Amino acid sequence: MRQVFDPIEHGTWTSAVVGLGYVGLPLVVTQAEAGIPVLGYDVSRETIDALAQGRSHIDDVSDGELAAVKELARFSADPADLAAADVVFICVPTPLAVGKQPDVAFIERAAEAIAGALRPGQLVVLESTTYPGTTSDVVQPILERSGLKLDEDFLLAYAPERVDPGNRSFGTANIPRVVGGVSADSTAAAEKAYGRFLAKVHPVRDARVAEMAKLLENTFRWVNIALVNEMASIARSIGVDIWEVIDAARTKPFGFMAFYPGPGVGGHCIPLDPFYLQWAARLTGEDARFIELAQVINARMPQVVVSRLQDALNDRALALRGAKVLVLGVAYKPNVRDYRESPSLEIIGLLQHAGAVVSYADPHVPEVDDHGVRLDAVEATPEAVRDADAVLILTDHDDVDYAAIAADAVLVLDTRNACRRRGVHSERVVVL
Ligand code: SAJ
Repeated sequence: MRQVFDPIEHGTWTSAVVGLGYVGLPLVVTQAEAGIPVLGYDVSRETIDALAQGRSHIDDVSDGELAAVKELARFSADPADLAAADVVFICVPTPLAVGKQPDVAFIERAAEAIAGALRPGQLVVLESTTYPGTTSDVVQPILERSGLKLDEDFLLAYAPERVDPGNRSFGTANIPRVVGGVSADSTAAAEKAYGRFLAKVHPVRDARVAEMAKLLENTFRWVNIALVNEMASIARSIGVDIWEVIDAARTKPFGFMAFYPGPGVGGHCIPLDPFYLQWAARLTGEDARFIELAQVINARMPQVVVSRLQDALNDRALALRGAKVLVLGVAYKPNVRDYRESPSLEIIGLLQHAGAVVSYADPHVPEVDDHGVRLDAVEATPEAVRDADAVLILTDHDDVDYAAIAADAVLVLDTRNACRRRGVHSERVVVL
């Protein structure tokens, strides 16, 4: 590595993080906690002002954690400030555009902001999930427009984020990190940089290997969730309880990993990331058939839930039309307040379209406005539960009294097996 990169070589580098969402802000805090001076950069003036006043907009970062690092973490919306950092981390969204096409516009904007301030001695690392080739084919050319040269003036690598929102056991500091550079010096520099504040770093041959590793991780989940959703339909058709089957299979201490059926796949990772891989595969004429099949199965789950509810009401001589349905849980997974891509919204829309009178309770989500559904949360009081023709458990937050729900409800369709998993057994509770 050339002398201009000595701060990275000697572990005295300063940091800048571009994009302060659920990935970027925890990264700022983790680096500052490791004693690294870090600039948090975001295009949102509002975000920067709130953070500068010590207010966090991210569940996994408390105001207290922000306050504890205020000596080392500062915030700016001025891209010129990026020039001061020796290492710049890009943590911006990578949504899907229409037709499930990758949308790398946020990455391009971030790279342009960095290129405008690029100076000799900087290492740039992309963390956002994207298709193999983005770092070398999209980011590198933008940085080189500055006139600076790879390896001589700047280094560039990819290190996929592995944040698991709401996970109390694994946070940025103790999750192993894969790193791959667009050059050997870039890989070496990224390995050194992450090694300064992370427990375990796994260098790979190049950025494409690292980009692909991340997509494999999340496609693995996408496909296995679809597998277990399909298994649930097969189990139901042959009169077997899928939840007992999974608990039995889990006793195998190797070669099996439990996934659970549900009402669909939400969040901003799992339903999106596999389509980056599918898009890249198609460019070379390859098929990604598992991804497509998993999409068919997972996308069908909201309709499966609605027809299961219709059957359960029918068994009680009740029609879906006019039925009062209390949905429990609209967040995309337990104990988070994020409802992006949550199947709950689609299910509520389908139920409303079928003429059901739908309300929802979720201690983490006070109101929803998405997928054409606009609702304020209600309290799951004993009266509200008793008044419902059916309670539909879609997300099983921990801070809900499932025993009370099962005791007061006329009917519960429990798509997460939330009741029985907590020792609550009642003939009024049916599972998906
Ligand atoms: N889901 C099921 N059945 C399962 C597991 C998940 O229906 O067995 C559903 C969830 O309800 C949710 C969706 O799939 O709607 C996604 O769930 P998730 O557990 O994968 O949670 P995410 O979306 O927060 O995924 C993140 C990912 N982290 C990153 O992309 C950096 C993923 O790689 C993690 O493995 C995952 O957290 C995790 O392990 O919790």
